[in-house]
Amino acid sequence: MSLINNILPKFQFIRVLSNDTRTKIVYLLGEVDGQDCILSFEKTQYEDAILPTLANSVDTLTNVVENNIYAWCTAMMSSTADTRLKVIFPATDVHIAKYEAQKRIMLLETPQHYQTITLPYIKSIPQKRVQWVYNILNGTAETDRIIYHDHDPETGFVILPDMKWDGSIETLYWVAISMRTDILSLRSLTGDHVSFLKNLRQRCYELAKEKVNLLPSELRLFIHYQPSYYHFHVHITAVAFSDAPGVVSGQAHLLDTVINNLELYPDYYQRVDIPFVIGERHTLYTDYKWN
Ligand code: G7M
Repeated sequence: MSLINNILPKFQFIRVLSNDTRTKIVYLLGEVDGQDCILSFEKTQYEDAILPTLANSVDTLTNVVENNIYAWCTAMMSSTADTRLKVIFPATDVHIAKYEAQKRIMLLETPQHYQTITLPYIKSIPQKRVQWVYNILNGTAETDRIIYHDHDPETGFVILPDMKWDGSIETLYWVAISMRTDILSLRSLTGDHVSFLKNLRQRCYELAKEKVNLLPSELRLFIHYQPSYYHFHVHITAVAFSDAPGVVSGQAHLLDTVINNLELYPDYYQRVDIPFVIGERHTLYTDYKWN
């Protein structure tokens, strides 16, 4: 039995973490076997293939209103998977804090803040938080989803669909994850990484053309600061996905700009102040407040 099948009947609801009516994603906190569990339900888009038969897939109509030539109602549809379901189990306090609706603020990280606040925070994160990354890198998870894998421990990387990708081209969301473990984030990048980054960018361009027929000009490649996981990775999204999660300023740094900055100033990311948006439930929010 799969993890999800096993969990659903045992899930005991505790509270709603967030309910975004625009993106139609809800995160629920519950308990399974005495441990915290997060379930997310997301309404899916309609697959192109079912559009011609959509009118024949309506099962039950409710709340019908009719007025002259106009009518509207809610409908139960048959034969379409209409919800994307995700599970995090067991969920840590960090996961709960990440998905709970909360106020966000903009902070400014100076190089000194990085050394005295952010780096100690990164070092305090248990290694097992990035186990999902190692499972991908060593070929024990998501193996059938890997789009590209260069195993070189220094220069290699994996490209695969991001957990968030719904599979349609307009909302393309891939992630490229480095094999090397010593690049924690944007802050670790120096001029020495330029050829690695350029190679990664080139490979993304080639694969996007080959697999989904998107040109470089139709792609947005960026790096998060702060990331959720301090193992270097690059986000690859379609430009058409203009409200992709995490594409906002205060979080996304375009890969082109990063490469350009490093070419101009090899130690750019060790010297700059970096603004970032953070939720009030994040550890860094509290750490910054007291420093
Ligand atoms: O915010 P940050 O730059 O750290 O982004 C990490 C990215 O990894 C997010 O876009 C997540 O959706 C994605 N991601 C997280 N997990 C746990 C997984 C996973 O298990 N598999 C895949 N394919 N992507 C993930």
